[in-house]
Amino acid sequence: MKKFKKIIAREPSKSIINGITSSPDLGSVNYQLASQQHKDYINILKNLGLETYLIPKDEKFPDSVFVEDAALLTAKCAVITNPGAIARNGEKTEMAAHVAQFYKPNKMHYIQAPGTLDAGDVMMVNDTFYVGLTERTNQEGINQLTEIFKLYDYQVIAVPVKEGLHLKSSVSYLEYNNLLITSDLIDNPIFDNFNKIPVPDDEKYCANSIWVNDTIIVPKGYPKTLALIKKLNEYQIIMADTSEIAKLDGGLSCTSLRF
Ligand code: CIR
Repeated sequence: MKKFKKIIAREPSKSIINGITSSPDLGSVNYQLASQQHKDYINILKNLGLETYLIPKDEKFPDSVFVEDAALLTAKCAVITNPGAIARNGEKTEMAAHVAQFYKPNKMHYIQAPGTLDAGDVMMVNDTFYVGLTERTNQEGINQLTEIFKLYDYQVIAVPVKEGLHLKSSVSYLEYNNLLITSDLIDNPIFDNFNKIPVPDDEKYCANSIWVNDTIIVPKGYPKTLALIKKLNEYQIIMADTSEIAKLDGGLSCTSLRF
């Protein structure tokens, strides 16, 4: 199945070493290695046939490599979010200018304060969007997204999230009704109709894997989850080393906008 044709991504800045983290114990980010891992990630996506739009780095925003949070790109429209972390909020302005190259002005929408929304909280399942209610995304942000999406016959379902940074830190849709999901969310009846693939508790980070046109990109170093995905027998699987962004609560979905 081919769904995505393009990606937007952004090179990590040297200031990435000052990015936000909930786990300082994981150590500081090695910028050289982060840059190399980012290049490798982009090459994987290029080799899958995706056209790549690369935004130059911006030292003002240490977390700006995580492009996923400032915009939500769909087949019908784009939503520029209002990121919930103060240090990251300014990323939306420049992102809007880049996204505007791909969408008509009347298809561009904006989440406004007091609404906040990080698109790392948004999981797209066809025309339904599951949105995490987190420290970054508030109810007002979800309400605004719901109103915007009514224009496009898209449905929004709010999901309270208690563990992890974003909704997609704990759950990823792999198409064909397959859902990679951690124990934090597995009992939520919202997800009852999916084929749930339970991510072992000692591999929770791997719940953030990405489906790209029938290839699954998984973070390197999570053999149990990898075996579970292999068993589905539906996908090509590619591993990517994410050791550096993992130190900043970042995963594979965070570093590209796929559309
Ligand atoms: C942050 O705390 O905002 C960054 N250090 C990590 C953002 C990860 N983004 C994502 O999951 N979409």
